[in-house]
Amino acid sequence: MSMTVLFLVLPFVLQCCLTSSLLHPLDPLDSTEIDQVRLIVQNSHLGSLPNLTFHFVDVEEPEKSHVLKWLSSNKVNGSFPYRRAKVVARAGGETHELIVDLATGSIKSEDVYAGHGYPAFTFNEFFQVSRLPLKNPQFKDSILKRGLNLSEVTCLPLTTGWFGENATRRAVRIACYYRGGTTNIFSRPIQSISIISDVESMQIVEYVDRYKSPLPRAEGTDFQSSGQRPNSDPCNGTNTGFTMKGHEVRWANWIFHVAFNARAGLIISTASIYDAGRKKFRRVLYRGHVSETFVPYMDPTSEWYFRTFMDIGEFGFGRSASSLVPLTDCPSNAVYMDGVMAGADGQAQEVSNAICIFERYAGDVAWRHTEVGVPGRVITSGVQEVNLVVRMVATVGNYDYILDWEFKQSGSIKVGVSLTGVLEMKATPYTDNDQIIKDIYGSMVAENTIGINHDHFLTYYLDLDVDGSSNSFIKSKLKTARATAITAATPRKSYWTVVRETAKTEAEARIRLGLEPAELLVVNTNKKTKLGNHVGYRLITGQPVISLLSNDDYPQIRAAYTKYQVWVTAYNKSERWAGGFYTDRSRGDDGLAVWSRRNRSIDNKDIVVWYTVGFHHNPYQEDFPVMPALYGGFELRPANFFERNPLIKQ
Ligand SMILES: *[C@@H]1O[C@H](CO)[C@@H](O)[C@H](O)[C@H]1NC(C)=O
Ligand SMILES: *[C@@H]1O[C@H](CO)[C@@H](O)[C@H](O)[C@H]1NC(C)=O
Ligand SMILES: *[C@@H]1O[C@H](CO)[C@@H](O)[C@H](O)[C@H]1NC(C)=O
Ligand SMILES: *[C@@H]1O[C@H](CO)[C@@H](O)[C@H](O)[C@H]1NC(C)=O
Ligand SMILES: *[C@@H]1O[C@H](CO)[C@@H](O)[C@H](O)[C@H]1NC(C)=O
Ligand SMILES: *[C@@H]1O[C@H](CO)[C@@H](O)[C@H](O)[C@H]1NC(C)=O
Ligand SMILES: *[C@@H]1O[C@H](CO)[C@@H](O)[C@H](O)[C@H]1NC(C)=O
Ligand SMILES: [Cu+2]
Repeated sequence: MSMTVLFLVLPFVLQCCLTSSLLHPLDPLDSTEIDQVRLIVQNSHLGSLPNLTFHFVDVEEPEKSHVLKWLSSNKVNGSFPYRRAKVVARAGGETHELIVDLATGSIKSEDVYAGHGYPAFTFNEFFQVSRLPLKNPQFKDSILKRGLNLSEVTCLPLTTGWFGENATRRAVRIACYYRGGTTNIFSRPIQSISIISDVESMQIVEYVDRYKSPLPRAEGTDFQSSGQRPNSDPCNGTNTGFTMKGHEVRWANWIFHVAFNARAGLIISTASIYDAGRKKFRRVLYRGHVSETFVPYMDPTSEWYFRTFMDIGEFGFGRSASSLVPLTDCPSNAVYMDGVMAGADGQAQEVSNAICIFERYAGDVAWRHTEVGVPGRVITSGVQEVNLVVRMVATVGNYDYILDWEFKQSGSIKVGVSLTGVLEMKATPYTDNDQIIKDIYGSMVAENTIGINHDHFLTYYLDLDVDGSSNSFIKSKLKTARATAITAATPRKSYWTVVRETAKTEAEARIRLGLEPAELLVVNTNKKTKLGNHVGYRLITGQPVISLLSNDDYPQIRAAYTKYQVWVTAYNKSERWAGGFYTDRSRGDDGLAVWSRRNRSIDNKDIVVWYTVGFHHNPYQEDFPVMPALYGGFELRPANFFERNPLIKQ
C-alpha cells in the first residue's frame, strides 16, 4: 500500500556466502557476481565521485533468441549467452547507468541518465531519513506539545509522487507514528505534521505542524498472534514432489525457472509443459512477474494527497521481501529459496527463505464424472487436484502482498495476490460515525481512526510464447444472435455465438473489461491441433477494476496504464516496467501507455500481455487492526493447446 518501510519487520539482511555454478542465462546474479560488479564499479571513475550508491543491480538479460537457442541446444556451454549486469548508481548527484560484463570484468557501456524521475530508494536512505525528525528541534517540540514521549515515536518515509513541479532533488515525505502501548504503529498516526526531507543532503527542508488532531488510542490495536501454531500438518512428510536444479523447477508436466530480484521480487521464466501426446515440452510463458503497482489514496488534503505509491519502481517488491515463516506463510512440505540482491553499498545481501515452493493438496477435484447411463453399472471416476505453488511475500510498510504462481497439471497457471497487513490510517476527532458531517475520505474503522479509501493495482508482465514466439491476441466476443434469421424452423428467438477478432495493433488491444462478454486469447496461428484449431492460451480475468482518477490528475498521468486492465505490446526486451523505469517522481513519459501509443503491429508477432489485478479498497471495520487476506488474480488456461484434457492419460 505504501512506500513506507517498517524496519521492525524487515528481513534479516546478511552478508551472503553462497556460491553456485551458472545453470541458466536468466539466473539472478549470485553474491559473488554482485560483489564482482561492485568492485568493477568502485574501481571505475565513479569510485572517485562523491556518494556512490547502488540503486539497481540486476542481470542484464540476454536476447531472447540466445536464451532459446541455449535451451534448445540442450544447454551446452558453447551456446551460453553473455553474462552481464545492469547497474544504476547515483554518484556526484547524478544517475549513472552501466552495463558490466562479468566474463571480461569490464564496463561495456555507461550513460548519465538525464530524463525525468529517479531510481528506487535504497534501504539505507530510508533508514537514515526516518531518523531525521527524532534529531530535529522543531519535531521534538511538536512531540512535547502533544505530551508524547519521543522515544516512543517511529517515523517512516513516504515517496512524494509528482504534482507538476520541476523536481531537482530526490526527496521524501516523512510520517510519524506513536508506538506507546502497541506494536501496531500504523494505528497511531501522529497527525497534522508535514515533513519533507532532501535525500541527497539528508536534511529536513520543510516542516509544518498544524497541531490539531487527537491520537487514536492503543487499546485493541494489537495484532500479534497468540504464538500457537499447529504442531503437525496433514501434509508433513509428503514428498515435495518436484526437483530443483539451480533455479529450474521440474514438477509433474511442468518445467520452469524461478528467479528473484530486488525490483520485481519473484520472476517466473521459460515455463514449458510436457505434452504426452506429442512427447515433447511445449513453450507457454517466457517471463512473468509483477511489473508495477499503483496505490493511490483518495484523500486530497495536505498530509495525504501525495500518497500515490508505485512500490515496484519506488522501492521494489524484492527489497520488501519477507523471510517466509514455515507453517504460517507456507505449509510443512514447502521448500525454500533465498533471495540475493545488492545493497546501497553494492554488497550482496541475502533474504533467507524469500521464496517457497510447495505442492498444494487443496481438497479440490481436478475433474470427475459419474456415469449412470451404462446399463447395470454406475461408473465414477476422477482425480484430486494437486498443484504446485511458488510464493513470496512483499511487506511494503503497512501492507503485505502474498504473491502466488500456481501451476496446474491441466496446463493452467493461476496467478494471484492476497492483500493483508495493516491499513494506512488517519487520526480524526470523530468517535462515532453519526458525528460525521463532511467527507472523511474513508471509513471509521476504530475510534478516532479513519481507514482512507485507496486502490491497489498490480500490473503483471506476461510474455506468453504459446508454442513459439510468434503469437496473436484474439478477442473472442460472445454476441447475441437472432435464431429466426438463420432458420424459420425453430421456436427459439436467440442464442449466442462467438465472433473472433484478432487485434492487429497495440491500439486494438487496450481493453476495458466488463463492457461486453469476451474471452481473451493468445494464439499461435502458425500451429494447429489435429482438428485444425489454432493452439492458444486463454487469459481468464478477475474483477474489472480500473483507476477512477481523472486523466489530468498527476498520479494518473504517471500511472496512465491503469485506465485499461489489459494491454498487449510488441515484445521489446527493454519494455518491462509498466510505470517506467525511473518511477520516483516520474512524469508519465515512460511506460506501458507510452509504448502502446506507437501502435505497433501485434499480429503474429512476439507479444507481451499486461494484465492489472485491481482492488478498490473502501475499508471496513474487519480490516482493523489487521486485515484478513483479500484475494485477487487471474488464470492462464490452455485453449486448444492440447488435443484433449491432458489429465486423462492416453
Ligand atoms: C559447462 O559449465 C559448467 C559450469 O561452468 C561446468 O561445470 C561443466 O563442466 C561445463 N561442461 C562442459 C561440457 O564444458
Ligand atoms: C519514554 O519511553 C521510554 C521507552 O519506552 C521509557 O524508558 C521512558 O521512561 C519514557 N519517558 C517518559 C517521560 O515517560
Ligand atoms: C518547469 O520548467 C519548465 C521549463 O523550464 C517551465 O516552462 C515551467 O514553467 C516549470 N514549471 C514549474 C512548475 O516551475
Ligand atoms: C554527499 O552526501 C552528503 C551527506 O549526505 C551531502 O551533504 C552532500 O551534499 C552529498 N554530495 C553530493 C554531491 O551529492
Ligand atoms: C514433520 O515431521 C517430522 C518427522 O516426521 C517431525 O520431526 C517434524 O517436527 C514435523 N514438523 C512439523 C512442522 O510438523
Ligand atoms: C525498445 O524499447 C525502447 C524503450 O521503449 C525503445 O527506446 C527502443 O526504440 C525499442 N526498440 C525497438 C526495436 O522498437
Ligand atoms: C493504429 O493503427 C491502425 C492500423 O494502422 C490504425 O487503423 C489505427 O487508427 C491506429 N490507432 C491509433 C490509436 O493510432
Ligand atoms: Cu488496501
